[in-house]
Amino acid sequence: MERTLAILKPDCVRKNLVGKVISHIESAGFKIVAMKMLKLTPEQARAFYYVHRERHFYNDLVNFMSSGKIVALVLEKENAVDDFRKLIGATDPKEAEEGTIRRLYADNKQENIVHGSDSVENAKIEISFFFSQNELIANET
Ligand code: 3AN
Repeated sequence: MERTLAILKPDCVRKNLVGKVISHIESAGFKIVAMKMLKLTPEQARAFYYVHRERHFYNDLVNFMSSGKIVALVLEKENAVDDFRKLIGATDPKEAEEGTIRRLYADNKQENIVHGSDSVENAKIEISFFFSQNELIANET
């Protein structure tokens, strides 16, 4: 079964939306394989978003992602990576489709509530960034 990494970003935690967003995720058929709440250091946020190091928004993004606690989740479903991207909607909530998590809850394209891996390959890398093997026990069927 395919897995993806989701992060409920600091704005999601600050706005008390953790439960609501997880409810959307579960209602859409994703199984939660692993979940933890933590606060990234700026160094960890820099490492996680290393692919964006040349982008103009990199420093702001690192500051934002290390500004408060986040919730990291490993989600499982057929076609999990693409289906989760559809559930969250476009990076900019103004462009996100009606009913998507970002359209419903996000303020702008930086503070956009949730992260989702953009490929199966990146999902594997991102999952191992947050979770060790013994935290990734397969769900009972
Ligand atoms: P997505 O999260 O939709 O895959 P990416 O991977 O292009 O978007 O960007 C990673 C994160 O960087 C976004 N979730 C958002 O927080 C931030 N970001 C992307 N584009 C911008 C932008 N133009 N200005 C500010 N922040 C941005």
